[in-house]
Amino acid sequence: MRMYELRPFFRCGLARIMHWMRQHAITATSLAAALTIALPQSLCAQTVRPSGAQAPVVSKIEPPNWWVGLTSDLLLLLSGKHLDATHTECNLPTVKVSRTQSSAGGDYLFVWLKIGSDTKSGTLVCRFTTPNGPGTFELPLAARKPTLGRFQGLAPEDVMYLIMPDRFANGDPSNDEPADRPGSHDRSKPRAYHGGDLLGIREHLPYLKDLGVTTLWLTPVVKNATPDEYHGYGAADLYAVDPHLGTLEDYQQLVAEAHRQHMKIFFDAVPNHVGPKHPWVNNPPLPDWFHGTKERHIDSFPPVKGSFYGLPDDRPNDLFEAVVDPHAPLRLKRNLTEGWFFGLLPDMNTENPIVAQYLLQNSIWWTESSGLDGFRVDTFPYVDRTFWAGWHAGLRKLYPNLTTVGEVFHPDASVTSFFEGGRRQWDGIDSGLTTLFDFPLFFAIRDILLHDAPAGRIADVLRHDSLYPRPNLLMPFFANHDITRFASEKGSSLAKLQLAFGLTLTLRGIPELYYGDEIAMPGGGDPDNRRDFPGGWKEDPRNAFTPEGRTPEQQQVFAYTQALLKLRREHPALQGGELWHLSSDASSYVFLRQGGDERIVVGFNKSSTPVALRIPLNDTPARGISGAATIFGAGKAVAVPDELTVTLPAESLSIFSVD
Ligand SMILES: [Ca+2]
Ligand SMILES: [Ca+2]
Repeated sequence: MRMYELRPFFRCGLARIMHWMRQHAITATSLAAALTIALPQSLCAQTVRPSGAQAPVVSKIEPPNWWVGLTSDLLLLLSGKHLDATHTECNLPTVKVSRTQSSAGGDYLFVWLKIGSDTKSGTLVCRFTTPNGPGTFELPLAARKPTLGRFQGLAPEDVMYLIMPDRFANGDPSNDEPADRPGSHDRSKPRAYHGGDLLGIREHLPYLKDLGVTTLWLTPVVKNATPDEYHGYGAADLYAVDPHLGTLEDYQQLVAEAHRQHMKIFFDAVPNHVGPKHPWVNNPPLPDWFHGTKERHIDSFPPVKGSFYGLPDDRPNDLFEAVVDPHAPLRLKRNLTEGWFFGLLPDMNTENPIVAQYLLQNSIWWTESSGLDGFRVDTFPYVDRTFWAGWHAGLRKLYPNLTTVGEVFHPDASVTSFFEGGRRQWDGIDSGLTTLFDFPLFFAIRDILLHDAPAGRIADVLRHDSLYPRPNLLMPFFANHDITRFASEKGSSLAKLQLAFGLTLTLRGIPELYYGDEIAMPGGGDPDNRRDFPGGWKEDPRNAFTPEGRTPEQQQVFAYTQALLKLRREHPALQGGELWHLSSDASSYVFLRQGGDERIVVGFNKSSTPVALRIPLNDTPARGISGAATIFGAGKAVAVPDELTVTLPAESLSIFSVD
C-alpha cells in the first residue's frame, strides 16, 4: 500500500485507527507495518463514505494535477457518482472555489478554482457537501520546472520526422498486451497493436540524429480503447498515455532525452473528436458536450452532391471550400465543423466554453507535464475557428515559442492558406495557427513524379505563397501516415523516391518526412502504409537501423537522404533562405535559395533524358555571379555574370553553390 492510499484513513481520525489496531492486536511498535496492511474500507465508512448507498464517489479528476504560478483559473471535471455538490471549499486559503456545477444525474461535477498567485505547492484538499453527505477530492499542485530548453517551437534549421509509435520500435515487450487490453496485440494483423512504444523511440534517438532529423511528431499517445486503435486517434482518456506505449513517465523521459540530444518533440492534438469508446459517449458530462449524441448527430460528409463550385469532376467536392467562402450559407459548412468525422467519431462541441476550457487545459497539461515543443493539430478545419483563436491565445500566453502545425488536407492553396493564423480573416477571427503542412505541394510532388504532371507545377504552387503570412514556415512533405507509401505507388522507383526527398529538403519551408521512407519502406493504403520498421523488434531478421542490416537499396536511399539532410544543415540558404524561380518548364525546375551570405542553386529534372539550360540571371538576385560549384548530385553548372548554364542528368536533382 502506498502512502497516499492511507490518507483517507488518517483523515478519519487517528483514534479510530488506534482502536482498530488494538482490536486486531497490532501494537504501536508495528505501526510501520501498517503501511503494508490493507486497512478495511469499512473503518472510515462513516466519514469518507456517508451512510446509505447514495454516498458521493469520486472516480476521476481531470486534470489530475496542476502547477502553481501557471494559470489563475482552473476547471476541474470530477467523474463518479452522486456528485450533486451544494457547497465546495478547499483547504488552502489562496485557492477559492468560484463556481460548481453538477450534471448527468450527479455523475459529473465541474469545479472552477481561482488559484492565487501566492499559492504554494502542495496538495489541495477540497471537501464538498451533497444531499447524501460529504465527499472529498485532492489535487496536487506542483512548482513549475525551469522553462529553459522546453516548449521550443520550430526553427528554420529543423526537419520533422513522423513516427507512429506502435510501428517503430519495441523497447519494452512487457507492455505489448496490457492486462486490461487482452487480445489487442498481434503483429500478423495490420490493424492490431504491434508492440512499438515510447521506450523504443527513445532508444533509437541516435539513429534519428545520425539520419539528420531534428524534430519528432508522434501520432497520438493518449489512451485508446478498442483493439484496432493502435494509431491513437480514438481517445478514451485524454489524461493518460496508452499502456501499449508506456507511461506518462516514459513520455516525459522521451522529451527530456530528445532535448538532451538537441531534438524536439511534437504532440498530435485532436480537439475535434474522441474515440467511439470514450466513456463520455454513453454518458456525456453535459447534454451539449458533443455536437449531437451517439444516437442523433450529423456526419462530416458534404450536404450537396457534385461540385458546388463547378470544379472538375475528378476534384472531390469537400466542405473545406465552403468553410473559407464568405458567401456560403451555414448549411453548406455545418457538416464540417459539427459532423461526426466519417460518421463515426464523436465530435466535441468546441463552441461550448466549458468544453473549450477542458480542451485547452488538456493541451496545457501535456505541455507542462512533458516540456514538449509543439503540436501537430489534427483535422484543423473540422473545429470552429473561435475555438482555435482561444486555444492558441491560451497556449501562447504560457508558451510563446510553441509551434502549431495544422492538417488541412486539400490541394488548393486558396483553401489551406485561409487557416493560417497571424491575421484576421473575413470572419474577424485569427486562428492563431503558426503554420500548415503544405498539402498543395504534396499533391504537386506526387503528381509530377508519379503522374506525369509538368515540373512547372512546383512554381505554380509556390506562386501562391503570397496567400500565406509566413510561407517560409510551411512544411513541405511527400508522405504521411494517411497516404500510400511513395515506394509502392504505381510508377514509383528508387530514383523517383530520391527526387521526392530532394525537392522536399531543398524547397522553402521546414520539411516533414515519414518514418521508413528513408529506407524505401513499401506499403499500400492505410493501414499497409504503417508497417513495422524492420529491426525495431529483436526477433526481426534484419535491423535496418544499422548500415549492415540494410539491403543495398535501403542503404542507397538512406545515404541519399542523410547526405541531403547534412547539406541542408550546413547551408543556411537551404533553411530559411528566400526562394527565386530561375527556370521552369514541363521537365525541369531550377531555383535559387538566398540567405545569409550564400546563394545556392537547385536544379531538378524529372525527364528520362538530360537537359541543358541557359538561364539569364540579370534580373535575379543571382546576377553578377562568377562561379558555380556542384555540391550535390551529378549536374554541371557554368556561370558567367549574367547567365548560368546548367546541365542536369536524367531524373536527377543537383545542388550548386554560386558566388
Ligand atoms: Ca512494447
Ligand atoms: Ca468538429
